[in-house]
Amino acid sequence: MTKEYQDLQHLDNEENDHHQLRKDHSSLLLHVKQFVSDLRSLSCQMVALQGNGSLRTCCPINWVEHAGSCYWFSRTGKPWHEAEKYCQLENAYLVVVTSWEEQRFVQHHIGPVNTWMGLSDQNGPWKWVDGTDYETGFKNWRPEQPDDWYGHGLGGGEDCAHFTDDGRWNDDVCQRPYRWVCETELGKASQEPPLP
Ligand code: MBG
Ligand code: CA
Repeated sequence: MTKEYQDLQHLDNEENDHHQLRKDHSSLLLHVKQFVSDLRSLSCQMVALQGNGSLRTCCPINWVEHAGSCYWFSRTGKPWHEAEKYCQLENAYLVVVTSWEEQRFVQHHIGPVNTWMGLSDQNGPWKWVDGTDYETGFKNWRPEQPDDWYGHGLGGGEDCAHFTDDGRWNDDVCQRPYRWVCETELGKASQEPPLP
């Protein structure tokens, strides 16, 4: 082995080591950043748990933050009313869709699966659970929907709205056990109001 060859090999090894160090460093940096963000979220959760009735400044653990709201995506199914009750126990409501942007975000998270939203007409006119005006608001019905179909033979028509497999909406029998999405807004009261 010549002296020149040995020198070259030495340089090669150094280059490899250098490359590996760079990779380790950037991966470590990524982990540290994730750690800092988890810590920030945890300390925000602590404040929320200690002070009852304070403004919500962070999303609960396992909820997804997006455009000033927190969202939770179920992986099991429930009838519409039970789904809405579930959300209420978490100081939230069934998701209210007010824009294309929000529709795309929700669609991305639920995939092609029937999923309840906070819209129903069981008391006559269509109403969003948070009081958002239906008539002037965003809508994304499938063609021919809503049709209050009686043909299912389960009794009654169809009073509850859900995302279908392509994301557009259908009205269906409220008792069907579909998945659901809860939403709660940041910057709003997060728990029971303080006693007088
Ligand atoms: C179904 C809807 C149902 C009803 C029916 C009418 C193929 O979709 O799920 O709600 O509208 O169409 O034919
Ligand atoms: Ca229908």
